[in-house]
Amino acid sequence: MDVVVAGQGYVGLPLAVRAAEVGHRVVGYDVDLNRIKQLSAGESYVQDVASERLRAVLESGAYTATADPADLDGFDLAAITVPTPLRDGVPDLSYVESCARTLGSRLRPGATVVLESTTYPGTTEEILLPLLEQASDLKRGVDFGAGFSPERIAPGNKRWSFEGTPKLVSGIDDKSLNTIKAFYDTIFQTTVPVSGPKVAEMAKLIENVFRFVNISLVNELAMLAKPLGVDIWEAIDAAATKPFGFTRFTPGPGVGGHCLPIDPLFLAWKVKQELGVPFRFVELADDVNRHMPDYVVQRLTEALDQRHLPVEGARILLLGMTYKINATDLRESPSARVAELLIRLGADVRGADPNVQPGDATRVNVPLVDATPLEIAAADAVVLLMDHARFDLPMIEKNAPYVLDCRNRLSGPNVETL
Ligand code: SAJ
Repeated sequence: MDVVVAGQGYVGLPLAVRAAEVGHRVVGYDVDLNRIKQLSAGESYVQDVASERLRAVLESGAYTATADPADLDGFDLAAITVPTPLRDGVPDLSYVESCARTLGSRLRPGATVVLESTTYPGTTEEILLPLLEQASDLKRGVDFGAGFSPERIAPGNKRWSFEGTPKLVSGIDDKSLNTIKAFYDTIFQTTVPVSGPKVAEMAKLIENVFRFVNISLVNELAMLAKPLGVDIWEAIDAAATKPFGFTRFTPGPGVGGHCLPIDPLFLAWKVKQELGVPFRFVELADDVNRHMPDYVVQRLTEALDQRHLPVEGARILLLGMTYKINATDLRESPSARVAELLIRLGADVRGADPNVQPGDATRVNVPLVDATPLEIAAADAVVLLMDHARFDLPMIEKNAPYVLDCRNRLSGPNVETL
């Protein structure tokens, strides 16, 4: 098929490259000229797409990158993988809308458009389709097909590969569903058809609301277990020995990334808009998760007090600035919030993270240092926020005067866990 993948970020690029590898003719479209320059030069900026793979599909001619809508003419299927951020708690679908107008202007009879961007139920039918029709003068279901198929990319997940993760597929009618399923069947080991776009849109949000709420549950349990004198980490591991009916989550310094802190609030917004009622689980979970950086600072302050060290002027080394273990992404990182709170208290804060990409160093709001024995020993306190595989944990344990371990990876008289 002649395929367009609109949006060449952490979702669109893996899809585009994989589609090219399995034999489709793929145009990767993005409005960011720098991205197109990098892609055309065979340089991947996405964690799970090696540049060698990108170069191979460029050289074979199966993949081309463009910022020019004129290059989109004649597609059989277009997948939309653009961001859907929140702006002050309100879903921002402007990227989807702009992309729909661009694709609509290139839409021809017989083509199909599938939305992958995470969004609230109803977006495909209420937002995407009217824009495609207005821009093309074509009619949904008559002249073109459409559907929704959520992305389930888990950056760095070694257990579930891109093509190994089951893919939900939906269409506005049987013809659309069959076309969309046939396309994804060439890429994914398993495709799971559902009855329509709304179900697929909602299923995606359920996946992440479930995760978000359960992480907040163990975060609140961690804050309650400490004064109760219970080791929450041991208790969770003990609970996890139950082979059914329990999913293990672990406490941490907060919930970051471009999915979890965002997707549940998409649904909460839609529920409020349509039903006029709060989505209480999400609101409470958001409160708890957003409080975790404050809790980390509270525990750190208590530990410094016990050593008669005021936070003001204390030299604090934060280990792990990205949003999750072994990730390179800084978006919504709770570590940044911990740093900000400590700086406000007058602490002398440094960060260490071997996964922060050189170009991103300026986006970290504290000086970045290497986690050397000297740096570790010179700190008044060390906070292990992300237990990246590249950290030398035994060296940290040996050299740190005090560690607040947010990941239960260290032990010793100088170590406290969250
Ligand atoms: N976190 C905890 N405790 C946990 C799990 C996560 O504090 O038990 C924190 C992480 O440190 C991070 C945040 O939550 O700050 C999000 O972590 P995540 O493991 O959910 O990773 P994400 O944000 O990359 O989530 C993505 C999601 N994938 C998609 O939306 C396509 C999610 O549905 C996946 O389950 C997750 O990857 C995954 O499992 O890797």
